[in-house]
Amino acid sequence: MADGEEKPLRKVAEAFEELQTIVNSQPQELGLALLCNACSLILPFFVGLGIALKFAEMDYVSKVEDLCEASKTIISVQSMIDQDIQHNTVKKCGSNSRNLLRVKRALDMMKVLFEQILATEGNSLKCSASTAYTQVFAAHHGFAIRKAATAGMLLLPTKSRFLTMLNEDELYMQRYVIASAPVLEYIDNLFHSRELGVDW
Ligand code: 1PW
Repeated sequence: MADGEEKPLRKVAEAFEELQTIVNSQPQELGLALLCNACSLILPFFVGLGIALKFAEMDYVSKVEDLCEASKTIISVQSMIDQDIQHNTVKKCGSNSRNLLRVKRALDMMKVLFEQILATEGNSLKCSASTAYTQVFAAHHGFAIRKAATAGMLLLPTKSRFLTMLNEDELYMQRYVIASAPVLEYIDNLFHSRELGVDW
């Protein structure tokens, strides 16, 4: 068997299980570099989803890259947000905290997408993806982006084709769903505890 390189879903599940262990052992802080690494592992999924969501991939990649860059000098997710608070840049376009909130939504969409896939009979990815998009992103996007995302999702591959491309079965989807939940909640709580909210 080749190494984990060919098993993107398993790598993501394992990375989030590691993050889950950390957030469950608070007050240990969540390392920014560790989170960024886990976020980078999701990139192959965009490739699996095809050209249709290229614009989403580009936005996601640039935000994760910016966060990775920040992680060279900022140790934890907490201190990253606190730096933005100090500089009054939390909601500024391109800020680390703002990028984190967007990246968190992509992680959340993937969680809902996997939940939908696991709960739905049949071979359609489109319905699962539309539900996940509506639940997580739609309220935060303007008309043009919503339209592009809807159009992109119509062109998604079938579920079995997606899984074949990822070279894996659904077991690791389940593991990601379970492990990502407390990590997403932890990130939300960082915003809430600083009275920043997450709906912007
Ligand atoms: C693999 C499963 C995950 C699929 C995720 C699909 C996401 C589809 C929607 C992403 C839309 C990206 C288009 C760009 C939108 C930006 O305006 C917006 N970014 C996000 C991620 O919402 C806000 O970015 P800004 O203004 O803070 O730079």
